[in-house]
Amino acid sequence: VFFAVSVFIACKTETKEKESTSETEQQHPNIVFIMSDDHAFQAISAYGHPVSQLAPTPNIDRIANNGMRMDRAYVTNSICGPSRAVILTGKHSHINGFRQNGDRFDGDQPTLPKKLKELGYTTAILGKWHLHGYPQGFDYWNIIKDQGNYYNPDFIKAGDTSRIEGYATDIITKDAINWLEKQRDTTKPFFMMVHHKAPHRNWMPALRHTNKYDSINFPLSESYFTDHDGSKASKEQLQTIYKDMYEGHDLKMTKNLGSPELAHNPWAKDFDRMTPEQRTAWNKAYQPKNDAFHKADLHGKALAAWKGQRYLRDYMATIAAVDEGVGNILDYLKTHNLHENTIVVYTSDQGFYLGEKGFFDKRFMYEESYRTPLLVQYPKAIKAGSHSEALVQNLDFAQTFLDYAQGDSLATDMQGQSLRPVFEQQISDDDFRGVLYYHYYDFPAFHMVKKHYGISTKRYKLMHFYDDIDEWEFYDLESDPQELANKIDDPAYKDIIESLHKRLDSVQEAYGVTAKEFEQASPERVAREYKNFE
Ligand code: SGN
Ligand code: CA
Repeated sequence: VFFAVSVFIACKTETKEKESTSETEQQHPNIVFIMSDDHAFQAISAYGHPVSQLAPTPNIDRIANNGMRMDRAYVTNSICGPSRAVILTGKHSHINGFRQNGDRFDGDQPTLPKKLKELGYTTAILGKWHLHGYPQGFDYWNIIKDQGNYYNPDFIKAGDTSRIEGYATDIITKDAINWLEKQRDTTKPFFMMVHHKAPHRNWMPALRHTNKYDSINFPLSESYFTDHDGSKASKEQLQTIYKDMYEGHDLKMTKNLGSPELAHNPWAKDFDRMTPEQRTAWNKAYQPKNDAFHKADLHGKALAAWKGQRYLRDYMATIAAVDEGVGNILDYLKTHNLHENTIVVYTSDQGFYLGEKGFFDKRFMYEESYRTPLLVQYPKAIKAGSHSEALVQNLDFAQTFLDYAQGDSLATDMQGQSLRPVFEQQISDDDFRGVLYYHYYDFPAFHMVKKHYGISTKRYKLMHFYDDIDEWEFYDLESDPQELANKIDDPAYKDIIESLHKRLDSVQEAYGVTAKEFEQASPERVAREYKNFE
């Protein structure tokens, strides 16, 4: 028996080695782009934020340890569909045409996957799409329908929708491994986009993680109870944890002591699609903690703090499965000798609030939602354990990957910059880019964050909120990293603000922004939507 086993192992090693020679001979790197939905950098332990230190992400951190951690990575428009459209096209929302969720992506336009295919890559996308219509430019796609569900989600593959039993994050990971293992064309370099649904609202952890952080007390942000002085847009948003979260749907709170019946749960679908076995296991995990809550009889700030704590525990527990999935993919690359010649990126479609300013969700140009995590490994060219403070944006991915695929001539009409010199430390962080441009359009809509645009440098940020208001905000991140003191009228900053206005004008001109971008919704519609979401 021993002999048979060792022969088997020897054969296996031989095939692996063969594969390894052909894979490393291959000139162009493979690209694995892993993007989660709403993953705050504060929730990745490699970034060192206190919340993440209590709920570490050891596998995602492996990418930072093997490569580079980007500390100043941002999006151009902090919301799901628009971020994905920017990544696919390498163009700002006003050029690619997808400005807000609900828009329809023009799939006929040139995109990164189409160009990579031209360059001889085999391409796949698995998981969240959220651009309506079907993906183009991918040899294989299996996407979550619409926003998707954590349990037993519907997937669309080759135009057919089917419900897949299981937990969304695990299904997506499995599909990714399966494509690598069995489906891809191994004669070509590959580009695989793995787009998780997690940790998007309503933060439902896998059954194996439902109690994972119950004994952890996460620190609540110092600005949890701020009253938003100096920012009318912040005062009028509807994304405050203790005011706007639905007690059943979001916080998994129950109506009464001893009953599993959920409190306010307007979209019953998230729980109703669980199998009876899943629901029973879920209730078993949540009932004791919900009963303890009823007994504690909390009110006022204590109740608000409890809600923040419940949110953080679920949010972090939802990430646990993402982290495991990242580990599985990294292990696969390692054991199949794909580690050296594969660029692995981990990022999110935008940042997220973990209670800063009292918020959840995203949308604002304030740091927590404007910034996004970005970790990248490519052992061949990126130094292990490095980090960068260059101002980079999701706008840059397309050109970066084309650069590595030796197709930068295909990127001439794109608006980003290849990150290759930053990744490979051939340029100093400050020489890469001086200002970033941002524009958010999704108003009036869910959470009622007003339309705004602006620019930021490493230290300063100038933004204009418009539509049913007309307000400018200016922050000095050095003296006010939490952006709580709007200094727009402070004479000490007069010259700086003036020069930022000029830079904003020139950056808008350079990116081809026209007057059409600043249209306002009708006041009737705004009033109606405030009512709808309140
Ligand atoms: C859903 C969420 C919102 C979220 C939007 C956009 N509500 O509508 O909280 O802001 O998606 O998110 S939910 O209770 O239905 O989940 S995005 O990631 O798609 O942009
Ligand atoms: Ca998102």
